[in-house]
Amino acid sequence: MSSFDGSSPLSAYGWDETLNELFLAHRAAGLVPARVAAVDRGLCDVVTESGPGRASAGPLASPGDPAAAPCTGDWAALRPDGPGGRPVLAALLPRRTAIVRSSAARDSRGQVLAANVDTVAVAVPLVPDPDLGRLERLLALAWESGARPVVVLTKADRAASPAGAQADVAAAAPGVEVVACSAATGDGVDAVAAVLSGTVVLVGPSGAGKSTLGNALLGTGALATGEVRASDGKGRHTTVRREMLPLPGGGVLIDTPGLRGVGLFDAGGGLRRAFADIEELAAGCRFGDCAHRTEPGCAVLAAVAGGSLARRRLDSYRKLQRENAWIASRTDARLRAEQRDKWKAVSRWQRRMYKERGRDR
Ligand SMILES: Nc1nc2c(ncn2[C@@H]2O[C@H](COP(=O)(O)OP(=O)(O)O)[C@@H](O)[C@H]2O)c(=O)[nH]1
Ligand SMILES: [Mg+2]
Ligand SMILES: [Zn+2]
Repeated sequence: MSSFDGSSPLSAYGWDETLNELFLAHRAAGLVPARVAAVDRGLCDVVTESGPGRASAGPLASPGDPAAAPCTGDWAALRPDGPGGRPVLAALLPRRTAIVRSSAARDSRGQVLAANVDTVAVAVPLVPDPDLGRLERLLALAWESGARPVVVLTKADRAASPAGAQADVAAAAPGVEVVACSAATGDGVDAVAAVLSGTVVLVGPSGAGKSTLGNALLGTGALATGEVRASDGKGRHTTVRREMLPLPGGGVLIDTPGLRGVGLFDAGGGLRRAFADIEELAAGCRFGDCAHRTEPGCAVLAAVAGGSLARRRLDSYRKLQRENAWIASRTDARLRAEQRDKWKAVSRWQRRMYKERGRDR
């Protein structure tokens, strides 16, 4: 099959003409297309034209840069009969978008949460009160990925004043659609479905109601949900793996485990999008390099004083910018250290070489 006819079983997972074109050479080499649903210690859950299956990530599992390892949402070229007759990933197709977070301490590299996502749905529970700082962080991450963020307010049935909370959230999410729903009563679920398109990933803290909403959108009970501990309002980690399922109205849903403490990674552009209102105000400051602290003619401080910009939001922008800059400096430090190690190895080798030459003479 060399021409795209849209009848591939993978169409429900987002397979399209562009991917088909990209795949022609792989196809000629006897490889088949697969979408990666989940990766766990070098083994992947994949979906292929002949249905779901398992495949080894093979050598792709440990590239030099962990961000290049296969992840949920990746399109891959699969060799159906790899070593031992088992399917193995042979290559990844270029990613259209990638949600990248900073990885665990010490390792200053990015880690990809999901690839080829079109819509990032940030789940914000209305009970307890929305955490605006966390929302802003996730929106920066989402904008940086290249996908379109939307905000889904969950548990509307339990909110005392959903309208007030929705206004606060909207002010923290300029240019982003905000939809409230209750997966418990079904209210607003259709409105949520209407703002989602393509490959959708649900992100947000554990216990936010992501999997419950996912089931309402899917019309199934396919995703595991958990009870929230009464004591602290936190959910148990019930979603152990990322799950990827086609939505009835088109598109694909990826459910994620709760993201706690997700760090920004090289997200300067995403931050500027997430704080577009402040960036716009800043264009009106008297000085081009205004830091919005004590400068005269500062339009940002004027907006804070006038009540049209929340002080909290300016502080939050600063905090996230600092964090992003710190991660960047750490990354540069790692690159410098790597270069230094390489240089050391080179000069060790040179010293040895000169010594040996000296002996030869
Ligand atoms: N009242 C109410 N509870 C909900 C709603 N959605 C989810 N929950 C409850 O919140 C808890 C966590 O839900 P879950 O979907 O597992 O959250 P996740 O960790 O974000 O996937 C479960 O006990 C759900 O029953 C809702 O719309 N209203
Ligand atoms: Mg869940
Ligand atoms: Zn200013």
